[in-house]
Amino acid sequence: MADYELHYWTGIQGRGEFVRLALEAAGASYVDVARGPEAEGGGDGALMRRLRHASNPTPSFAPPFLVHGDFCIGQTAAILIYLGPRLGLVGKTERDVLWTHQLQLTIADMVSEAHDSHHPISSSLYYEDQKDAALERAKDFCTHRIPKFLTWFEQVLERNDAPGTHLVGAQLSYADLSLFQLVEGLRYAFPKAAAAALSERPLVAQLHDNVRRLPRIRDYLKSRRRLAFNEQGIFRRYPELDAG
Ligand SMILES: N[C@@H](CCC(=O)N[C@@H](CS)C(=O)NCC(=O)O)C(=O)O
Repeated sequence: MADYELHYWTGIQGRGEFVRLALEAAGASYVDVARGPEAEGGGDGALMRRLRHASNPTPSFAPPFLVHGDFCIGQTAAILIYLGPRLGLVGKTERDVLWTHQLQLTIADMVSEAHDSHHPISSSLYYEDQKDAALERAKDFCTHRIPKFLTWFEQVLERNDAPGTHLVGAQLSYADLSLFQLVEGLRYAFPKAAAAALSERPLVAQLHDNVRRLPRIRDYLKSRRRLAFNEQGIFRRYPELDAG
């Protein structure tokens, strides 16, 4: 039986991907519940039953959430702060644990802004119903927010004088994996704006390439477990929004 149960929507990478990458990089035993067959306790129904479980004292607001023994944890950054030490994906000092969490929360902020570039008014409306606002929001995201966030990550990498390209010290952390995924998403959704920003932030680009080459990550990216980006997820390619 798998150690960890990841609950996330089927069909998109979404925020579940940040958790998946940590589990994959560590070679952890996990099951992606909703993507499993119903006959084996999987499917969307299994996710919904867990999400709405009336006697769960720690219910999650939304996927992703992780079930591990008695723990049921929601919020991507909270899941990762839990998994970090268990998977060897965070430093051992309190300073490293907190700093890695802070980096993750900043990645989460940027992920939310990437989402809001195509859904600036409401998540409940279709993109087509908020397209004018999206054009304005995405222009600002590409022109100001992508450069501002990536400059900050570049500075973090510059100030880390430990060998290798890592955000924290000399070891791979879940924040490195998440920054890799953020760059993947930006390159998919905003190819022109991302290329321009990354050409001036070589350490962020280098970190992305290093993570991509990790043997377990390389294998995962080639596997059927890795879903393709699409226009239902957080990072969507609408060429009109790519103000590069
Ligand atoms: N801050 C949460 C956000 C969770 C979230 O927004 N999940 C999305 C899918 S990626 C969802 O299902 N939202 C449903 C809703 O907001 O009603 C996290 O980082 O995990």
